[in-house]
Amino acid sequence: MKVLVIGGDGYCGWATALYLSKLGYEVGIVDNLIRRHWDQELGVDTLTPIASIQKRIAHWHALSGKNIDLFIGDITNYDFLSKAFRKFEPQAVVHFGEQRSAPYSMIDREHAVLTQVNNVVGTLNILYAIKADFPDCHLVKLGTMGEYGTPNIDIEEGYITIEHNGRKDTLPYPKQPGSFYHVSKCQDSLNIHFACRVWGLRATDLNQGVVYGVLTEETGIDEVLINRLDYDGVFGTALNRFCIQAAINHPLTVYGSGGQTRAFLDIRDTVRCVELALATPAKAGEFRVFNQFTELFSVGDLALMVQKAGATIGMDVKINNIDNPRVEKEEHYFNAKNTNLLDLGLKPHYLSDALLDSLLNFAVKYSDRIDREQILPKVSWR
Ligand code: NAD
Ligand code: USQ
Repeated sequence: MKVLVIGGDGYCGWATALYLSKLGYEVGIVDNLIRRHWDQELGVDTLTPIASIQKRIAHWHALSGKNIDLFIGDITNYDFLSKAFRKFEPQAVVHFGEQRSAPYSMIDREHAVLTQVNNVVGTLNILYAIKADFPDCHLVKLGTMGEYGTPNIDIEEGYITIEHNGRKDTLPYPKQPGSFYHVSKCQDSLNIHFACRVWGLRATDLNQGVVYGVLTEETGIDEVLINRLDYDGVFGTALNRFCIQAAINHPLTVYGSGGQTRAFLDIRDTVRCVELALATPAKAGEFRVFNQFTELFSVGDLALMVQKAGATIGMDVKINNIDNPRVEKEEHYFNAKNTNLLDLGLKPHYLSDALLDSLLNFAVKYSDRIDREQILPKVSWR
């Protein structure tokens, strides 16, 4: 199967492109490398020294014998996107290519607008490119668990059956996004659902939780293939940040009381979930939603787990509950379903002491690249 991985130079996209290539998929990567530019704009850098996309792909070819096509360009430019589609002729598209940081989207008006234009226009262009030339192509889109917010009822997978005034219907699950970034994901979901209903496209929205970890079988083969790992206050995510903070003896930055509960998964499960979605495509006209996570944790509990794992390798990890820069519930009910991907065969890599040990040791290995000034959050929601 020919799969176009949009955002294939990023954290989830690079790992997925190599994983699919190894499995025998014909892979093309589309990316405008804007993420590398955003890092420069903020003066931040990945923990790991990542090679250029050209070098990464050439090295993968040298080691595996597999070719990956590369299309460098911006998917908000329809002319570029449509030419890339016609050249590659995808049977499936995996779309990771968005501005994905909630804090980045909350910096100011410009960053909110950039995020929403980039994400919503990019996704709309993909829908039009599929409709125009490849109407059977299966769109696998990375959504987010954060579309649902933290409702005081169980979170279903995309849809909920409601009885109201004696009538019953199954409707899209209510959305309560927590940042302008998360709002862009809700708009994407609406646009994709509409395109499936009206044009008969086929799509799977993978509402992914927070991803942790760095090594996959393929990106771990050689340092030239190494994946990015963000730790700064804008692009770094909770568990990855905690491990990297522990590695340099920085107190773990739990925001507020730490009772915020989120859905999490290992990056090795990200790549497998995408494979599972590709292997059993949505039907024509179907907008399928899978909640892509394996476990639920509060951030306070994650910090305690990192502290405990650190102690076993001689680290004295401190936890600091700092003022929460975000506006979010710090104590709440959170119970989300995730059976769709398990039913398709996902065998989760659950968070373990071994994984935390290896992440901590990995962070220590690259700790001389860490800029302590970039750890505390600088973006406020207020
Ligand atoms: P990332 O920033 O590492 O990668 C995104 C890639 O997309 C970058 O290489 C960037 O250059 C590219 N890109 C962005 N806008 C583009 C455009 N207009 N044209 C072409 N390329 C563009 O992000 P990630 O962590 O790999 O996340 C990938 C996707 O997964 C995002 O859609 C995100 O919302 C979703 N997601 C990520 C996480 C997580 O914890 N990392 C969790 C849930 C969902
Ligand atoms: N948090 C801390 N301390 C930190 C960092 C974060 O307590 O140092 C808290 C936040 O306040 C929040 C939770 O941890 O309550 C998650 O924050 P995060 O930065 O790890 O993740 P988030 O902003 O939600 O965004 C990340 C990805 C995004 C993806 C989302 C999945 O950047 O692309 O959509 O995870 S989800 O959280 O399910 O929406």
